Amino acid sequence: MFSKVLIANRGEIALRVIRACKELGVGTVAVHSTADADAMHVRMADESVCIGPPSGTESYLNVAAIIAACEITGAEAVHPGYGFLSENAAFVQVLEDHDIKFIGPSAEHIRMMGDKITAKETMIKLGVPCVPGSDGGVPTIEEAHRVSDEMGFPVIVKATAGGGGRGMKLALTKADLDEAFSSARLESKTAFGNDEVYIEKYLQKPRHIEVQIFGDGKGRAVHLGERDCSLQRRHQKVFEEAPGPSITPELREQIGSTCAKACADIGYSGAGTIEFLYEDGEFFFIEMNTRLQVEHPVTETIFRVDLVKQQLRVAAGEEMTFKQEELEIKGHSIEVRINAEKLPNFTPCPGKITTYHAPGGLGVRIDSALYDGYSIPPYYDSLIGKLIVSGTSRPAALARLHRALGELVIDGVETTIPLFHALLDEEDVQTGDYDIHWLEKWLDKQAEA
Ligand code: MV4
Repeated sequence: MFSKVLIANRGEIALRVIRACKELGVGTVAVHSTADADAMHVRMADESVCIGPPSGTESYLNVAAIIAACEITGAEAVHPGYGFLSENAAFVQVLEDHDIKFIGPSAEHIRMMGDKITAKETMIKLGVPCVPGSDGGVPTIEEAHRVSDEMGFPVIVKATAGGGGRGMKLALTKADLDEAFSSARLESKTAFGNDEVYIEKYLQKPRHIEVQIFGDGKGRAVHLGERDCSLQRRHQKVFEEAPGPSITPELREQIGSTCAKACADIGYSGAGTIEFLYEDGEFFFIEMNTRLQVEHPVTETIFRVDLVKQQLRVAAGEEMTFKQEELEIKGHSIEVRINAEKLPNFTPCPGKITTYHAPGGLGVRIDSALYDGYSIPPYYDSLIGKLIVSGTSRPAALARLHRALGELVIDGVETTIPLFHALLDEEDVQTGDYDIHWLEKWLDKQAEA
């Protein structure tokens, strides 16, 4: 195992990684911007290094400063958390050049999945079911019409360099295609410096189901079931659960083993998530994320595994300590994301926390870097905590969520907590009957009322 790991992140995910390191007896180095000198991850790590001014670009994304921090402290490996440098293949390459281990997949796999056309071509070859669409990139509007006419409308034009909803344009009818195609290309060129796009059949009311996989980098891989993350607003997840309310054990085994085999076949190393749209009992691959995700705790809860410890083991050249046949789901878990945002418009609301009281008791987990008197800086993501609950069944988990939300106090800033109280009153949430559009439609209805 490593003797010292640097965590190239902040907030709750930095704490999450520090906790796993501590339990493994691994020393920890926090890095921080000048705005984060008082942050919890700095306090909790064994050592810390200031790597730049408040702006993320000049601090948590500053590769030279992070490499220097490794060299100053003697850290042998870097855990990137999520966001920031977590899916940056060039960063992985620079670490390698400096003989520092990256706790995550290879630069090659990050690059492969970062290009959405290559990712899809790879998944098709590996036997993973994909959304029907163009065969690779669509270079001209003539080609776009040919592909779309053959498939039938509606279609969606997506940027190969996009992902997570960026650079996507919907064409409901043939009359919309010229505009969708040219604006997708232009936006993509502007945002990513790459105007290559592809086209897919547009699925009208799918769920977002993602499969957690884990590979040892030597040709073995397992799956840890799925998460349903359909409740999203503007491509930001707000409520996630595992197992998926619509997924039977047979479907789980089928899609899970397909995903595990695909990851084994490419020699994937560490944690990854394969995202699907799920409609009428069928899975359609859309993207793969080559990082630990925000919502990983719901999977950890139902499988009773520590994914970050396993990441550390595999990156250090050890074996992962689980086998597929030992992985069994127990109960149900739900996560809600607590953002420092003012409803109803989700306006970021940084500021000083005057009171923080975390809920507790059986089946309640809080991943948060908050403390009484902490000032949430305005420069970063508004996620300030995650409340993760579990129960023997979905209704039991929902009841526990209701109970835990009642105990949670965050004063001084506005948060998304009231949203969750309201959602728990909704019959569709209680029964798990929602698709990817449910939340935005519900929010629109609330705004009218
Ligand atoms: C789609 C789709 C419908 N059909 N692709 C949005 C984010 C990116 N990961 C893929 N996205 C979508 N791709 C086809 N062929 C609908 C979405 C989509 C969506 C997907 C998951 C969760 C929320 C969403 C909200 C709007 C659109």
